[in-house]
Amino acid sequence: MRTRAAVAVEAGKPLEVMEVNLEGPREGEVLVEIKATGLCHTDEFTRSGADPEGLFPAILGHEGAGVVLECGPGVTTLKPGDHVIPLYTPECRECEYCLNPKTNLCQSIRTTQGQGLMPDGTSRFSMLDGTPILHYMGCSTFANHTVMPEIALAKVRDDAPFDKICYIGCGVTTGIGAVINTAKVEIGSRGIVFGLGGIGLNVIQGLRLAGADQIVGVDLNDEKIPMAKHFGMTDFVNPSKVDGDLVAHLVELTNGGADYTFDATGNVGVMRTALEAAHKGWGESIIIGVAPAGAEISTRPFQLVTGRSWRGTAFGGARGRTDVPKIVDWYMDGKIEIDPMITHTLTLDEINKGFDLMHEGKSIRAVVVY
Ligand code: NAD
Ligand code: AHE
Ligand code: ZN
Repeated sequence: MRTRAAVAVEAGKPLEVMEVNLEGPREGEVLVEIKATGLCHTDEFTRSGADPEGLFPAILGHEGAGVVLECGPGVTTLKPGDHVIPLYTPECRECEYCLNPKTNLCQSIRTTQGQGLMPDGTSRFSMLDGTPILHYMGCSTFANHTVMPEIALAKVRDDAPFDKICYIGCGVTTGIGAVINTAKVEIGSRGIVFGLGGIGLNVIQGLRLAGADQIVGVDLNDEKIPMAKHFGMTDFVNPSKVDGDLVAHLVELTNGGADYTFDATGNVGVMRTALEAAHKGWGESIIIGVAPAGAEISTRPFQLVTGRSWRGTAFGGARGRTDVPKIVDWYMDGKIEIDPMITHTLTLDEINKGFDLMHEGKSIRAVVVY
């Protein structure tokens, strides 16, 4: 079939919206009509050329929601008409990783996924002249139709709005999951969140859900304050307005350091500040942000010797087929809020405007509705 997609033809170039060829689903695969997709900073990270795994030409996008149109041979858990959320972290329920409760990082298709290919080592997308186009994070939601492995689709209830629940495909689950699954924050904790964008606001929402007493937000952009307060931020710090040492300021503000700190910026300097602003003896710092090729973190080992821990999380530690339907229920039941964070709705033709808004700090989430 043919479908419309925004293609990342070359690193650093705007996406090009075009008709592309899409082959039907093979064994264990599913054809999905994407109804809506969010623009996550990770898409921009790859588009810009900063991603060491970035390959071109590719169809980016990993924060979608849609409907199953067709199932390939051997698919048993999905049928046409089912509403689904694509998973860049699949859940095969069989690999060594899925069988270990300590991780959500299913590895059953990670190698081919990182190469922009389906599990059989081929791509389903091509340009009209036959040039192959690569998949991205196993999802490619910047296409109106995509083919996905069955194990990388979460079936969700069919009364949930696509233009909101697409955000559960990455940002909502990553932010809330970092608090609930990775840090396992206890009631009464103090937390600091660096970066109040599409991920950081969901960390704030997660901290409130977990019963944190103090939720400090840190961002260079004061315009993020109202939304962060709405989601539970109790204190705000703009590092550019702090006289003197930022770590000392944060440690004083949190009475000795935070129990949990979270980096949602992808800046390795901020990651160091986050680690050092965690409480001596027990503070844990969780890295969520994705840093550019070549970037490295550093701190004095003494920071760890004296009881701080440095950890990381992907997709908020969530097992997608199991956890994502529950998070959709939380949204539909009013336990979590999504709507105010979707600040812009665009057509596919306007997708590059979404990246401009991200750079200008004007959007939290821009969502493309097909
Ligand atoms: P975003 O652009 O919406 O938000 C980033 C925020 O960080 C902005 O508000 C910006 O003003 C702020 N910021 C930038 N530099 C800062 C600094 N030096 N100090 C304080 N604040 C600063 O991005 P997003 O979609 O929220 O993504 C955030 C990061 O999380 C990205 O690196 C993204 O790739 C990563 N991410 C990781 C996962 C994962 O599973 N680990 C999932 C999704 C996104
Ligand atoms: N390709 C990059 C790393 C990108 C990365 O860390 N991705 C996160 C999800 S970000 C979603 O917005 C992730 O899931 N990581 C685990 C994995 O297996 O990719 C690089 O630096 O090479
Ligand atoms: Zn993402």
